[in-house]
Amino acid sequence: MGKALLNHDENFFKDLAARQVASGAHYIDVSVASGKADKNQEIKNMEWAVKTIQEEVDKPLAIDTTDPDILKAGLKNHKGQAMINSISYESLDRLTAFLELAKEYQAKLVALPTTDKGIPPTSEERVDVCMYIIGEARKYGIDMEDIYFDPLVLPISVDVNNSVTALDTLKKIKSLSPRTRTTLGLSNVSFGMPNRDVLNKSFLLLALKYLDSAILNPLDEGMMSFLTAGGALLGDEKMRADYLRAFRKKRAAKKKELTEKEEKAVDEKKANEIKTEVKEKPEVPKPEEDKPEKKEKMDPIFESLSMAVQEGDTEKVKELTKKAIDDGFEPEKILDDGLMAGMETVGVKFAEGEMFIPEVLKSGETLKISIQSLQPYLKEDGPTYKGKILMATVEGDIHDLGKNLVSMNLTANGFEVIDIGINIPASEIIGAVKEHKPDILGLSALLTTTMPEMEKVINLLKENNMRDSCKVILGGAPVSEEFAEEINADLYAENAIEAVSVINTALAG
Ligand code: B12
Repeated sequence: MGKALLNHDENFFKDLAARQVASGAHYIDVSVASGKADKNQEIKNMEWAVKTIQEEVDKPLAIDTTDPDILKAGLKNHKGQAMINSISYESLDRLTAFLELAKEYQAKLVALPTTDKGIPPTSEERVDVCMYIIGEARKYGIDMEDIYFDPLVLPISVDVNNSVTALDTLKKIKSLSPRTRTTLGLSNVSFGMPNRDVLNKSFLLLALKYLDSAILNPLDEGMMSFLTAGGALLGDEKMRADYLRAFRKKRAAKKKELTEKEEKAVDEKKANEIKTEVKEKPEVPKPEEDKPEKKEKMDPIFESLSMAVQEGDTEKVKELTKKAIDDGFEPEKILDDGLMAGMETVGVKFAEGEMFIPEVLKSGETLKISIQSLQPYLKEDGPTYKGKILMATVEGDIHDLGKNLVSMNLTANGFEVIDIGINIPASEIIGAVKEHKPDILGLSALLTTTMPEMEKVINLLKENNMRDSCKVILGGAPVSEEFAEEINADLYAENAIEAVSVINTALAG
């Protein structure tokens, strides 16, 4: 690194920065300390390093120095809000100079509880120093959320209580000044101990509850997965998403490696076999409609809508839906080729282990909200009352997106819909039929294991002499027309659009 800095090796610095960002770093620490007394050279190096790294990555930098002039060189050349690493109370002059620069360049600060006597041994004393620094920072009008306190940890090899002191300091700072942020350099805790990795990760987990950030090597995959796992367990949604993303990334890399190494040979062999086979078969001309160029080209907005549903990005879906409407696309087409297509892909990815329950739920929620935003357009024709439909998802089944869609589409087409929800026992459904006297009862099931509940409802209707009072329509991905016939339901529809026409016909006849 020293040599690369001396030679201003642009490629080396840019590559290192890019790799750190790719691994999830939020800040890149920049230190130009050479151990030599050439301050002017260090100032030049800092200017060069900040400019060079920011040409490559768009993450902010942490200017790591104890010298105000080198700090200024870094801050002056930094685009956006930099981080100062670090301030302390070793010298009042330096503290003041750093705070002035922080104010001038609106930088964030890492603050350390050190004094001219070193690191205070107890958590109480460290907190006192922190509170003093906070007081000084307030004089400069620095926002508490821009200060990151690092309680400093000494190795447990020297004193077994060292990690506890750091943890207590963090906890006290958070309770005394909740808006102040915290951070922690982890690795010192394990110095002089074997198996340092285990200690560092365990320490991170113990501290995580009081931490807003941590200083760690983002290229250390194991540590990053502990960070995201711990964050997810502490209720941080972004960490949970990062945990899943990291898992997928790792699996994709493994798959790619496998494909490259082992499957290449197999593919080549197969390709040769296919070539031979094709040669032996007589050429059959393709029918006209099979030719790919005949296929209707889909507007890219549908792919964007589908992607936004997959990403669970509600705002983007709403925005795109509005744009599609403004561009004159039919609401039904937006629903089918955009929103539903996205959810279908979510289903495939879920089944293949590519997506996981939190993401499926987020996509589901997005679908729900976006369908609601489409509803006014579906209603545009001003439907007249056509009949009463009672909708329920059967007992043991909590899937409701499809049922909701059917309900909405029916409402939009002039039916009165009473939706009694998900996981509804047969007896409760019968009770609701008695109470509301619908023309049609709609039952939804998405699990093969809950389909028998549908038959239970129909039998119970019969037992209560209510079978003739309302027709029963079934739906849900695993349900088929044959199944509906088999259990003596009256109607079946494959989707929300078909549901409307099937019900229209049934009530007209
Ligand atoms: C979203 C989802 C979830 C969400 C549900 C969120 C919610 N609020 O609904 C969550 C994450 C909670 C979930 C949980 C589970 N799920 Co799930 N889930 C799905 C997923 C990905 C999408 C379903 C969906 O909403 N599709 C979009 C909607 C709009 O389509 P739809 O429901 O088919 O509805 C349309 C039609 O079927 C029809 N329709 C639906 N109902 C009705 C009713 C009537 C009257 C009519 C006429 C028409 C009709 O019209 C709708 C619109 O066109 C599917 C996979 C898939 N591709 O289907 C798996 C899937 C249904 N789930 C599955 C499983 C196994 C589970 C879990 C057991 C997972 C687990 N291991 O814990 C649990 C079960 C929980 C429970 N007790 O119900 C399996 C079911 C396998 C099977 N056939 O039995 C599937 C197929 C995934 C898979 N391949 O493994 N799931």
